[in-house]
Amino acid sequence: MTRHTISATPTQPIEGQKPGTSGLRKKAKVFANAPYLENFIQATFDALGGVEGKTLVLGGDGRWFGVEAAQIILKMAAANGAERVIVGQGAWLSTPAASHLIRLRGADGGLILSASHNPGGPEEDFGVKYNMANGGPAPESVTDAIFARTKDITQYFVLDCADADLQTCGEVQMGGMTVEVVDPVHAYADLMETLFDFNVLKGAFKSGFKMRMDSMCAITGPYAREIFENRLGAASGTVVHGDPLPDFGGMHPDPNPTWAHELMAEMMGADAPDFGAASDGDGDRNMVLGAGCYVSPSDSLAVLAANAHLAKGYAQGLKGVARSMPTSAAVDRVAQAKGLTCYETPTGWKFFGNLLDAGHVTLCGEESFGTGSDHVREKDGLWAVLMWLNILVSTGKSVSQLLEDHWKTYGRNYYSRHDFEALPIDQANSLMGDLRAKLAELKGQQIGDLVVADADDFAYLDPVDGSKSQSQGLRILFEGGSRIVLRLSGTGTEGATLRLYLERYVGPEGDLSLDPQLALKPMIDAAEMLAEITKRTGRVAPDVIT
Ligand code: VG1
Ligand code: CO
Repeated sequence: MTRHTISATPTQPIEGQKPGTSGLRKKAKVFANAPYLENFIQATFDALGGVEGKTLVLGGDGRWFGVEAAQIILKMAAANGAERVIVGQGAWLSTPAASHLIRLRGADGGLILSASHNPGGPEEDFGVKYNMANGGPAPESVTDAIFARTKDITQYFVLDCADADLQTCGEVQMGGMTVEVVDPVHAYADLMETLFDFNVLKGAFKSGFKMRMDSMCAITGPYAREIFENRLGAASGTVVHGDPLPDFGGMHPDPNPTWAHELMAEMMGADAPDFGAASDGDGDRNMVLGAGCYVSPSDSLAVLAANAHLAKGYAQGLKGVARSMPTSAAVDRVAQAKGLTCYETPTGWKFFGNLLDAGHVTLCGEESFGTGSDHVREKDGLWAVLMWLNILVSTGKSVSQLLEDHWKTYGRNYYSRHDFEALPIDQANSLMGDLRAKLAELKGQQIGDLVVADADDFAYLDPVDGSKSQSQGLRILFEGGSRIVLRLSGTGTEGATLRLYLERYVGPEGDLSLDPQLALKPMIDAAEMLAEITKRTGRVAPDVIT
């Protein structure tokens, strides 16, 4: 018997350990510099009222420092008296797979090691998200308590023991705690089989349906290979960039036209397959494409809502839908036509959890390439890809045909997001502050070609638990139904990122085939007049346009 010592190591509060939109994100080297991670993990455990006797799920997206962080967290969980930690083999778990495992195993919560769509590697980003027993991201009340604890913490506990073998599935003891290493993919792939008719999808691949799935050297590779190539019989090589690498092979695993440019080029090229998709670092986001056709995430959510009943897991129809405030109102039109309630929440998946738990909604989504349903409590990239695949196969339509038919029925919400990254924080704050200060007087004012119908700083009252969230984004609504929204990102790690969201609705009889940037020109001009982005920041163009 080895004797284990639990060391209570003195620590000092570390400034700025405030979880953002989706957990705590910092440069990976900051996390790797002890006791930064230790401090935050102990604060998390303390804020939860301790982890004694509890079961946790642990895994991440394979990025640099993930395995080392997992070992530290295991030793801390053991020293804090946890009963069991279920870890994905190799410390791998996609975010939706972690959410599923928490629910499947009735765990008390889980820790996901990822900075999601941010690049990985020693010079890039790392992150930690805490998920609750329902499988969803911790709500603000919990992240606020964690942050408060990071400010008065004085010690953390680590078990003095050897690393656990995370490469071999099975159980090992770490002090009094059981470390259970599980295959990261199987339970998730099984869940997908309950939602979609794999035999029908298999038939489509057999009859020559062609697909490209770009996993961007991040976590979905092993999941996508198992599901598309092994279980559905898609040609081998359907999944590209399928091996998770610590630095994502230098790719920026954000599935949008800018960063997934290889996939974009293939899908816009002459030999494009029928269907293309990409996912982000931790596997909760998706981009879907057809031959020569890009689907905006807001439209994707609307198309899924309109056609979900075609998939076996949703044949009974939807209970309701939800979208984040900056997401376009395309899904609202589907909800209205189907007599469903459509909820509007602040940005970040944590706000959907209560609605899903209460059975108010089945489907939810964000403009940032995130869609999901009540099968887990996270957005789910591969689920969305399977949902699209199912709809394509069931209708026999191409992606572009499906999209055109959708617009002809519901009209089109032209939509775009302009991101201005790494702005000086003071500059971004004063831009937002000055605009916020003049919101009240905007109503009725002529801004360029547009007239302001209403303006506010979005606040949310959770219909389930009554909690309030203030200052979730400045929205300026124009007469005729177009709008702009401005907010600062809560996931960046360098300076401030300003997001400008632009939307304009054109009815089914209108021109449905405009270039979105041209269709949105009046809103882009109005945004400059109101917020003076170029004038104040000197940026003449956004860093990323989606
Ligand atoms: C961004 C997106 C938001 C998303 C969040 C987490 O947040 O805009 O819609 O929920 O990332 O996504 P922000 O605060 O930077 O705008 V990810 O894939 O962590 O999982
Ligand atoms: Co993500």
